[in-house]
Amino acid sequence: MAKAMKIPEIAEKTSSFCPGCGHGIVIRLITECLEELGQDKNIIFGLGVGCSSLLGGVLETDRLHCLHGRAGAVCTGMKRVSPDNVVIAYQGDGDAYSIGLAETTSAAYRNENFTVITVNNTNYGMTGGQMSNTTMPGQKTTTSPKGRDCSVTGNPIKFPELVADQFDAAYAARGAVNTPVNIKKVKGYIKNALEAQINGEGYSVVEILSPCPTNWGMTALKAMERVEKELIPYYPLGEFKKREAK
Ligand SMILES: Cc1ncc(C[n+]2csc(CCOP(=O)(O)OP(=O)(O)O)c2C)c(N)n1
Ligand code: SF4
Ligand SMILES: [Mg+2]
Repeated sequence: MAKAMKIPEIAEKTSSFCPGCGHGIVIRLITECLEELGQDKNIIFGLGVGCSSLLGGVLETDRLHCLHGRAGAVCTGMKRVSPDNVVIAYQGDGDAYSIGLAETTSAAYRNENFTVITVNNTNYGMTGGQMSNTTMPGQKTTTSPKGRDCSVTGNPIKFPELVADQFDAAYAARGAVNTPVNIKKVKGYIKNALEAQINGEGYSVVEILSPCPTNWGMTALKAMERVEKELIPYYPLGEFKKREAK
C-alpha cells in the first residue's frame, strides 16, 4: 500500500491549480486530518474527472481515476472489497452532482460506508466554466451566457441537505474555504466524516464551497468575496446530519 505524503512534502510541491483555487486548501485539510487520525498509510481515493483529478499531482497516495461522475460506484466497490481502507471520493460539483448525480445519490441512498468530499465551485472548472447543477441563479457561464434561468434548468442542488433529509446516512455537512475561520470549520467537518467511516457508521459527505477565480473572471480576492456574498447565503454552512453519539 502506498503511503500518503507528509505535510511538509506537500508544501514543497508545485501544483497545477490556478492561483487562488480552493482545491489546494481542501487537499491540505484532508491530508492533515488523515495524519491526525493515523490513517496516512491506509487511504484509497476515487477521483472525479475535473480539477479534482489534479489531487494526484500533489498527493502521492493510492488513487483510482474514475470514469466521469462514477466515483460513487467505484468507491462502493473499493470499500466493499477492502473495508479496512479509508476510501474517499474526491469530486467536483459537475462530476458528483451533474454528470454523476445517479451514482452519487445511489451511494448515499444505500448508506455506503465511505466518505465523499465535493468541491463546489459552481461550474465545470477544468473545461472552461460551463454551467453545472450548482451554478447560481442568474450566473453567467459559457453555457448560460445570459445567466442561469432556473425556470428552464431547475434550481441549484443542495446535496448535503438532501442526504440529511432523505437518507439513512451517518454525516452530512457543508463548509467553505474563504476565510481562516471557515477553513478551520471545514477541517472539523472532514475529520468528523472520516471518523464516521473509520467507525463503520455509514455514508459521510462534506461539500466545500470553493473559489474558481479563473472561470469566474475574478481576482483571487474577489473570488473569495463572492463565496461569502453570493454562495453562502444560498448554500448555508454547517452540519445537516450529525453523527449519533456512540
Ligand atoms: C463523459 C465525459 N463528459 C465530459 C467530459 C469533459 N469534462 C472534463 S472535466 C469536466 C467538468 C468537471 O467539473 P467539476 O466536476 O465541477 O470539477 P472542477 O473542474 O470544477 O473542479 C467535464 C465536463 C469528460 N471528460 N468525460
Ligand atoms: S479552473 Fe478553477 S477549479 Fe480548476 S484549477 Fe483553475 S481555479 Fe481551480
Ligand atoms: Mg466544479
